[in-house]
Amino acid sequence: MRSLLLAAALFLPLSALAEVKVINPWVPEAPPNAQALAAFMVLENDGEQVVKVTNAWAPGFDTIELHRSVEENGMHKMIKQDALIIPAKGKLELKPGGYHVMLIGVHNPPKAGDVIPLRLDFEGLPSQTVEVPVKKRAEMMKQTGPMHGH
Ligand SMILES: [Cu+2]
Repeated sequence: MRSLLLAAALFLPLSALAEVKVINPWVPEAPPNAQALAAFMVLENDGEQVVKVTNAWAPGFDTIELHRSVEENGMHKMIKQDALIIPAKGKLELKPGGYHVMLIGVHNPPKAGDVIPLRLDFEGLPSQTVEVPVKKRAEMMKQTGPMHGH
């Protein structure tokens, strides 16, 4: 029995063992004149190796960038990231005031209840398309406690 299991494991390429789970994705509903929206989620990496999100795409936007919000000298800034890095056997939290996926150039402002299909591209792993629900910001803040501005 033991040798059978070992044989099966040997047939799996290493990359097939890495798995990224996208947990609780959401986009806060924005005013109708918003030029950009942010998407938040938790990215969980079950694999033994670091996983990088290198790109993202969704229909209905001009461009999508990977961002990090930081506060420097009391000023909020967003810094474009080349990749979002999910530690091996760990997770990366995308949340207001931190990392996020920036949806820029909104064609039709989505409303609470809408769903945005967001494709995440990973280095060395197949892309994943995630259904991201649009939610009222106040509703999410009730669930997860106070959050600071994006
Ligand atoms: Cu941003």
